[in-house]
Amino acid sequence: MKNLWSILILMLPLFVQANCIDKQTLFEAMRCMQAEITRLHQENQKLQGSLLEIQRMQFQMLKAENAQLRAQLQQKADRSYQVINCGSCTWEQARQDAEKRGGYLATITSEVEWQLILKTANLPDAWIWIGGTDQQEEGKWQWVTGEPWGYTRWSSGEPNNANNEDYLHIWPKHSQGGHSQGWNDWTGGAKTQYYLLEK
Ligand SMILES: [Ca+2]
Ligand SMILES: [Ca+2]
Repeated sequence: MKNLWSILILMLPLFVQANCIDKQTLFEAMRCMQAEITRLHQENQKLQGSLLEIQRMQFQMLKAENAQLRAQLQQKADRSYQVINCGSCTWEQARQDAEKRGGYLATITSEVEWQLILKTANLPDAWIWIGGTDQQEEGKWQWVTGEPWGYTRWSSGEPNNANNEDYLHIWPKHSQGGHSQGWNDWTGGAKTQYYLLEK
């Protein structure tokens, strides 16, 4: 009997939680508890169902995103990058020369592509034109191909539009003229020996 009371005292918080404390008899209170357990069990099943549905949707979204990234990567993997020695050319001259060669000034639209170029394009330690410009509208950068402008890898303090700089080139090495590795805006009249061709 003493044990039964001990158990009931221990269960008291549960009865209170389940709003079963006001029942007249212990039997009613226990039935109330059982009903509450059943209700909670059903609610848990519903919640688990919702959680599964959310996880299923997340899985589908990730799968779609993954497929899209794979397609982009494959598209990029199918292209080639080549450093062209133009002697001395402005960005516009480089753009036209790239077109004559059946390609275009390289566009870099992801970290994967940037790393791919750094590792495989055999870039010289130089100022190298690539296919970005904000010539049409200051500060609104665009790729020559019309690809969406999103990913950037600006060198420290760039773009600074110093002397109205509207054309994009890269510094592939950390040491280049004391500039950090990355991208820089440069003027339309500036000339350099190299550009990066993509096709
Ligand atoms: Ca500019
Ligand atoms: Ca600049």
